[in-house]
Amino acid sequence: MRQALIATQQAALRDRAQKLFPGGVNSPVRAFLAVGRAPLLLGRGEGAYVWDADGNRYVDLIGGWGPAILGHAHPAVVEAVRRAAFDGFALGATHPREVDLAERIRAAMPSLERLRFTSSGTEAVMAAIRLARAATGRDLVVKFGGAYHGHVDSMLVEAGSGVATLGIPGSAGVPAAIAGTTLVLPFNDVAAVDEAFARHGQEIAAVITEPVIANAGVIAPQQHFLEHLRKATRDHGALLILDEVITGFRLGPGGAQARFGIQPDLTTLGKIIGGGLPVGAYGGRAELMALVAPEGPVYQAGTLSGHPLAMAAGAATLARLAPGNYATLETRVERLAAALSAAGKAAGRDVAVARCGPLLTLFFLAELPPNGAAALRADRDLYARFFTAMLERGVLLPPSQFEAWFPGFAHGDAEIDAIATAARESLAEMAR
Ligand code: KE4
Repeated sequence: MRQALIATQQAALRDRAQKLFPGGVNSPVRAFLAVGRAPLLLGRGEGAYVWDADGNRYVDLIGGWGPAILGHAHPAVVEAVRRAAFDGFALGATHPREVDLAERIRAAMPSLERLRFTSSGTEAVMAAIRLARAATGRDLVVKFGGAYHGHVDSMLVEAGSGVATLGIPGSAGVPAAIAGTTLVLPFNDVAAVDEAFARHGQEIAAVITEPVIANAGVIAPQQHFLEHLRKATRDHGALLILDEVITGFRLGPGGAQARFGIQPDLTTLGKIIGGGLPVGAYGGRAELMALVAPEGPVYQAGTLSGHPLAMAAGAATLARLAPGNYATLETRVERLAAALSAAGKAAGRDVAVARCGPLLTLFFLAELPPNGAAALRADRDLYARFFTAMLERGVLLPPSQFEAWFPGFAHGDAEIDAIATAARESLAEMAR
């Protein structure tokens, strides 16, 4: 058994981190503020498991916030990165591995006729929005409450994920003029979409959405909602941007756009395509991407864009995303969702288990929320108690009610059963 990478006591490490980083973390959701406890420091992951710096093992449902669909430290991905490392890191010119990964992505998601790699999903979203504004000559962008699109200034308005977790309306430091270019609508609300286009149709550059919101907890699109977005944008000369940073290669090999049969103008990607190394990508119709420098006037750049080790990890990951794996995972997650609902009922607790493909969230709500505002009404205190009860039983949930759970291919029947048992015991304990 390999020793945990960090042998030092977790508490001492946490104190050092607290002195170094705001909130002791390099990304807010990791601070565990929403679940009212000191954050774990995780020093090792393997398959469906992670170990904290004290050596405690957990069945992991954070999954690196999405990249670890194969499980942590998959041997083939580790070997691909090891081999790539011997060829050097940032060489400063296009690397053959960039070409290889881009062709794999385009083969799986053909709407990305051409694409550009970045080092994060935020950069991909920032570039896609800039491109949409340049292509249409318009400024306004529509997003949906509770959806999170990275920490892009104009997207930090009623955002999900860490913004919702911290209960803040947006972010300090975003000028009103910038926030004013964002229209926020309720997800799944066709009438609101139609009204926005009726009033601002000629000013709207794009609608950006997570096709399945995962950053408010999981909120699936209601029937025909995505099709309506596609029609409304097309009718008014606006672009449809699907932010598939989470859903890309998570909901299946072709992402949400294949599952729901939607052809976006632009797509943003991240997470899985880098196999857990820093990555983002945006792409879409060739004539749109031709506007991106150096071919066109829309500037976007990045020292480490298309980093060869991230390309290697991404290619090794995508090569193992066989349709059969998704079917098995989805069957297991369906079973888990049913067990969670049953556990809530047995404990006499209102829980609503949202699921779309392998993404799921247990909401402390009486019914499934159709949009971000409804999700925000979930009982955060109950979630915090549930989180702790599950942690004590060796299951690590995302430390926020407003995140998705990320089971992956390494979560076998034994892990699913362990999560279901822990949930049943935790909810029963909370009912006493
Ligand atoms: P990054 O810049 O964090 O690579 O990607 C931003 C982003 C864009 N779009 C969607 C749909 C996303 O979910 C994200 C980032 N997701 C969060 C998890 N909910 C990242 C976790 C974190 O912020 O630490």
